[in-house]
Amino acid sequence: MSPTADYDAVVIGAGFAGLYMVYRLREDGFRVLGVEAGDGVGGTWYWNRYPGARCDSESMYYSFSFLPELEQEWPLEERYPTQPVILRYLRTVAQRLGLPKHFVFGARADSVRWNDEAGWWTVRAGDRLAVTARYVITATGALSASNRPQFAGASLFEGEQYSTASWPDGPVPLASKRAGLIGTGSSGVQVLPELARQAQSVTVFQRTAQFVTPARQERLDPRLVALWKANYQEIRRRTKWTAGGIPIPSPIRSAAELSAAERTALCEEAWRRGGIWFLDGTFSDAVTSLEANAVVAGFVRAKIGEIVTDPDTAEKLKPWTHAWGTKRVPVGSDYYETYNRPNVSLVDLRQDPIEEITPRGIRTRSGEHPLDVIVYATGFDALTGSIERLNVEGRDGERLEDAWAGGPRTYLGLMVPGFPNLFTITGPGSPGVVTNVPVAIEQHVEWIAGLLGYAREHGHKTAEAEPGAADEWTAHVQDVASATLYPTADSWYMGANIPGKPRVFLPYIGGLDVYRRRCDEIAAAGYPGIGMGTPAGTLGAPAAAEAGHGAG
Ligand code: NA7
Repeated sequence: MSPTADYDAVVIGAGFAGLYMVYRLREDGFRVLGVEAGDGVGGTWYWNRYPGARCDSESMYYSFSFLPELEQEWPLEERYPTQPVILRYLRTVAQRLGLPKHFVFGARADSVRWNDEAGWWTVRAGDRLAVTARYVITATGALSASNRPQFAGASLFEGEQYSTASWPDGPVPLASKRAGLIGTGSSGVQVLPELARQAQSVTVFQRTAQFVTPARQERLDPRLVALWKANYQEIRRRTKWTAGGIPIPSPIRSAAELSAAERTALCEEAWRRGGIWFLDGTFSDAVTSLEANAVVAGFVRAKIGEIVTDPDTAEKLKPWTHAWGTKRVPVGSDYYETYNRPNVSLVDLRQDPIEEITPRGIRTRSGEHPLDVIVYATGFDALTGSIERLNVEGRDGERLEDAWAGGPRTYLGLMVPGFPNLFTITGPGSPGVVTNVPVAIEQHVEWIAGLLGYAREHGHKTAEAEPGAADEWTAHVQDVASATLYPTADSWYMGANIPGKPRVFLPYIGGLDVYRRRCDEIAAAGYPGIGMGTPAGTLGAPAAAEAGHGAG
């Protein structure tokens, strides 16, 4: 009988977060196993291979900061990295750091159970894997549990159905096909222009019109890239202390301080630059003041009216249901322009809802739309979904899903009371998903690794968030959101896209810099808010021995 678990830590996921966590723990001398559902590394960028998939963060900032050699070598060719480029990057990182050998691929973790007597977790992945580990770290991604609405008749559709969130690896023939696209969030906005280029026709089924910002994708000037690379480490250092993980200046003036002409000029300039420069570059109060917000919203609606030539289509595309920025703003390339193509049409589901999917297409109230292909770009059970789907059972057999039935309760978005030695990278209450995510991931990974090192040094076998600390953090997350317009929208930030999901604000929007300082202070003070101890009872046999097989 072994008195120790099979591993010190199991890390679930092989995207940015899982790769770095496994690397960090291995370097710190922990015995670590990675478990990944996909057949390779990449996480989000492994699954979301749809045509047009691309990151909204600029290439320069969307990478790890701890690989100085690779960052000098890595070609920065376009302003935004596309899915193939990011996947290639993550594969390169994994190979260079020798990480694939620490992972079991093709293993979808579906049971994570705490054994209080032994003081370890048992992680299972169907009949593929059963191992024990003192720590479990979920690196499952904030936007990875995909949401596929159940439309009546969907299984009877005689054409093909695809989801942007699990697009086939390999060509999907679309020429001479009539495609239907459901969903106009970031994924729908990215895939539409590609569908329109490839398919005979595309019918877009829009439930909520969006405020899409132009990406302004472009080839990067090699001289600019050389300049960046010469200063990369300094830029990284600054990036760490920004609110959103991208070092651009925040607007300092409110809309009220500016004349109408100045406001328009500012919006025009931000629109011309595109992407983050429009998202974070207009007024200091764009998402806190209704008046300022109305200026930005009005500006975008006017742009839609200018770009889209058919007045009826333009009206349908203008958002009126939510304040600008309160749903994640898609960054698009030729999104509105695509509606000027003769092969693209728009159905406004608020006026003409989907009644059923028929063998030949989608029937809305006004009639049947004949289709050969249906593409679902219908989003994710954000932040909580990918963690809850692991079927986590903590102390006394409490299910995480039950613990979070009224909304997630975490300490710093990283730890959950009642679930010792469990860490949730970019979990609910973390700023991850509202930042340039790799920057937040690095912070989370380093903080978790620091805590594990501290526990090892001090002989603590368990680390668990105290209920009071988690309650305080969870309330703080809500308070910060309540000071803005964000909670007013039906968004995935609020859990509103998933029927029955509790309506609470999920990410922390107080800024990564503020969050980082708080985490640093907590670490420096010896981790207040986290109970550390040794597990009750004696150590027993590891579950792998019970189950008769281990990793692989
Ligand atoms: P999103 O942003 O959640 O978008 C999903 C879209 O699907 C959105 O337009 C939804 O409309 C629509 N949707 C969802 N359910 C339905 C049903 N039942 N009927 C019709 N339309 C529906 O997901 P994305 O994948 O585009 O982007 C997710 C994030 O990934 C993105 O924000 C970036 O952070 C990266 P709704 O607006 O809910 O009315």
